[in-house]
Amino acid sequence: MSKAKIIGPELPNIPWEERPPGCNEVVWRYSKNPIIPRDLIPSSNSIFNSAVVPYQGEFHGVFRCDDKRRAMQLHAGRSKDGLNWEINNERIHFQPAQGFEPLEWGYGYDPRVCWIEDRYYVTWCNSFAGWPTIGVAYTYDFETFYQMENAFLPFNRNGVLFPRRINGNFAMLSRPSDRGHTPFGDIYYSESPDMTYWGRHRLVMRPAYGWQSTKIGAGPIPIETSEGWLMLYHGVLTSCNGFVYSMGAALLDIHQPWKVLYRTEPYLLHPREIYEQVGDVPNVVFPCAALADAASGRMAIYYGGADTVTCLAFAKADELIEFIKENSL
Ligand code: BMA
Repeated sequence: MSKAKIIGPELPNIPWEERPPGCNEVVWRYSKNPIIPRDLIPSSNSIFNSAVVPYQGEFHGVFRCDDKRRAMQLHAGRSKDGLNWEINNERIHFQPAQGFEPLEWGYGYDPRVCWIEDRYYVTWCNSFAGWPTIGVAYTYDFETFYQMENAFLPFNRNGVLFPRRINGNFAMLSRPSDRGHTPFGDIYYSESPDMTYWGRHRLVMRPAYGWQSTKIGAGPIPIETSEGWLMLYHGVLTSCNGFVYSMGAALLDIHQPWKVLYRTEPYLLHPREIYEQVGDVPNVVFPCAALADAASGRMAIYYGGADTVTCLAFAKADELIEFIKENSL
């Protein structure tokens, strides 16, 4: 059997640390986690569930920084190595994209960033008259951000774009929700010819049992591979102490991504370290971004720990894909 391969650009400077001796996990944590402390910038209460992309030989990102009022804000940041970050103390102030009306700013959280064709698109959970739905914007330089229309009606969260058109259309995963701490949640797929009008909705997958029994939501931008779209996702279990957020992975059909080929029965990452178990919201690992190097198959996964700090984990795409196939529901 030939090894599964990432289809995409090479990223020789991807942050990387080898699997520690004695560790037999398919995804392993960075030894210096968390990489971003809660108070990296003066205004922040916490910095977590954030999105990172390669940018001109370095890295840029959009960060969820809850401020000291506990208002959820989005901030731009940059890094030479993907490990040490500078984040603006001032939040992003979105400008209306040309031909679009200005939208009122209420809050923004759980951003994703996706390079498609000629620009970086940002999707996030945006306040629409006070209720959550998927906001959409784009930037060329991480300095000016142009906001478009919200993709969906409330209530929706975890809007995650595919990095290229599918069947000629832009494509997005999302998770319809309610106005609170939603006790349900399936992943859906939608298409748009223009990033404004979304339709052709399809169900992708529903919760299962155990760590993913309450709700599931897409995490990082799906990674194209020789075996299908590699989608990392979060799954939630309801314990006697509340929600527990873990990470799993699925392989989706390359032409019809609403068709699930494989999906992990065991979790890949689960709140186990103190920075994942203790924080503003205990027991949360929440991935929002993954870097991938097509040449080496290395992957670097950025995730929030306990809704407080930003952490990093690593995997090798061929091993991860083999694991998903051999441990599928
Ligand atoms: C979700 C979002 C995430 C958060 C999670 C756990 O509803 O708010 O940002 O990580 O809950 O609190």
